[in-house]
Amino acid sequence: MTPDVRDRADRPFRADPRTVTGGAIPEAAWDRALRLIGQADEIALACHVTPDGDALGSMLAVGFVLRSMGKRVVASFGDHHFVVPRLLRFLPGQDMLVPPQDYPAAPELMITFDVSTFERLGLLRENTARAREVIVIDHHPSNEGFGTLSLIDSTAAATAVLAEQLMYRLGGRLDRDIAVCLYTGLVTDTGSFRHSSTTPAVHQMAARLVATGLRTDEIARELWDRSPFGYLQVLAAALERAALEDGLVWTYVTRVDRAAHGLPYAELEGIIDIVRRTDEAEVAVVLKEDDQGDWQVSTRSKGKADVGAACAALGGGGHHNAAGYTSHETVEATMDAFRRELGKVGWPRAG
Ligand SMILES: [Mn+2]
Repeated sequence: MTPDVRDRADRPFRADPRTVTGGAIPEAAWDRALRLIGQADEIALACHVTPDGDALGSMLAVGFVLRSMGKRVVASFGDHHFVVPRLLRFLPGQDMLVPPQDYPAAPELMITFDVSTFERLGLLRENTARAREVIVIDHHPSNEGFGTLSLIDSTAAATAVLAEQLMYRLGGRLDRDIAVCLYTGLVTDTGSFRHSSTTPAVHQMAARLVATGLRTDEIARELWDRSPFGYLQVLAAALERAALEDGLVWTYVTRVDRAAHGLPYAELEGIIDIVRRTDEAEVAVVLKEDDQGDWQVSTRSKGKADVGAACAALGGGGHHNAAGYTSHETVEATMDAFRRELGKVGWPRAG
């Protein structure tokens, strides 16, 4: 069946959602979501702590649609230091954001985006626990479904894919602001359409979004092609202490490294993408010390090792090839624990 794809943003946009993903979410679940949204006057949106492009982009995109339906919308994420990462400040719709302290204490209806575990709600955990209804929209296979309604599809390349599906079902119109938000989610979670999650349906979705006239070159520059000079110096320190052992490459970045160059924590996100280039390594790990002194552990696999399972066992989550968790241990103890969990999921092979 050919999707009803329009190429103009000024016309009502419709497509057959069944062409977008494998349809792992039952129609009855979508119907229930539409009912809950229809009944609510105020809808509280949340994405995971230290939001990435998919989390924030999906949340703001749906926020635009709900607003156009006349809903009151508040959106947030539960970080102690409530700041939108510099890379994502170009996203439209940030006037919807409120700090966690101003978030409704017991929302009538809450929707979470790209939040794989209850823990990843951070400071919004209490609000979520007190919410009357919680719709969980996510694509992490490890998602435990902590809400009252799950819209979880691990075959979706990004939560943005599911956000677009929700938009169709709500009868929303795709405009450029929504497209910028959804495209940011899609392009970041597929690694610029390089990951194996990049199906024909992903490119078809990208085509719909780009057709609204968004500037893919400007979005790419915002996301990947700029950083303060201090980033180069912190990167140099991280690369200098990188270690390669048994197919695993790893390094770490301390608060002291960052303070020396005035670099905020959020600027460290790209380091893993440089470390994981290592030909000799199957698995890459970067430990990033946050402002609270905890280690945020980013891990990547080239396919043979399931870092998602290893990170889930350590209280985090993610995907087979990209995952993370928080460690309160030292660097050495953190790496020991990670190696041990990786061994339990069968990597490296014995011998
Ligand atoms: Mn995602």
